[in-house]
Amino acid sequence: MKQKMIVFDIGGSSSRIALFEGQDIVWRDQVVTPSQAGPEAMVTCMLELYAPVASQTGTIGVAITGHIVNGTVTAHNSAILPGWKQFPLQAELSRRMQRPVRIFNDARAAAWGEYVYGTGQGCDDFLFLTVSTGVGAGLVLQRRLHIASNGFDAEIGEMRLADGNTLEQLASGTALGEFARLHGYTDARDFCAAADQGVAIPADIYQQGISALAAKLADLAVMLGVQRVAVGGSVGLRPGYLQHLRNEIQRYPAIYQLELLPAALRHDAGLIGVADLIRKT
Ligand code: BMX
Repeated sequence: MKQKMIVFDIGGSSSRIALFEGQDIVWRDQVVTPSQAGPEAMVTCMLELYAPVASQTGTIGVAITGHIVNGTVTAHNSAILPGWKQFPLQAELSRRMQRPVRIFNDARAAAWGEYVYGTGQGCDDFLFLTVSTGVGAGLVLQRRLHIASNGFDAEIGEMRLADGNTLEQLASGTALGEFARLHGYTDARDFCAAADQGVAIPADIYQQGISALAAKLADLAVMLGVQRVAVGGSVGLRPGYLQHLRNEIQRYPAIYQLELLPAALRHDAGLIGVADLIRKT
């Protein structure tokens, strides 16, 4: 009989749930993340998503945006998840759902999904990068998902730029959305579209984010031996984004080059990664 599992993927913008039977997703649902409403509202939202499958057996797995240590969640970026400071999500869900719950960072889970079933297949040292509400990543080093005991296992968005800001403050969808509104655009989407057509202000900031990201990826190529990067997330998967990033990387000498490819599993990478991590560990 196929093993059942219920998996959540809670990102800064969308929250997904899936019921797995073996490797197959047999049911799924999705809502907008109540990101601004605090941890209690998130738990309520997760319980509502879970209600239709509550009678199913199996472990519960969660991928969530944020810094994960011992089942607690802290937002580095409190603009994405205000009010999250060492919130004991694992214990809280386990108590409310009456069964074991395992929690992973969303980008780390997606990295594992992409490594096993997607763009990372066959590559020993691999990075998954998401440019979305935040900028996150997951690292597979020598065929293992890198998980550090302090939770800093690939927080690429927190890496510092020369001006003292973080990469995420410049390159994330949230940052682009803020610039967009300052310059009379509705959101990051139409801002980026204007940048692609060469409109001066959006093009400048959009391009600065991409070059900062390329510089960090080049460093990871020489520092950790990362050979391939799968790029995902709502900004990262925009048409043209990957090519801009490739153009930036190509400015560096040969030792900094890495292969940049689109994430194959798109928005399911986190769900699939969590299911596989629970099956194997
Ligand atoms: C942020 C950080 C990461 C996360 C990344 C992508 C928070 C709340 N999250 O850098 O832990 O992996 O965003 O998250 O500080 P997403 O919401 O864009 O999927």
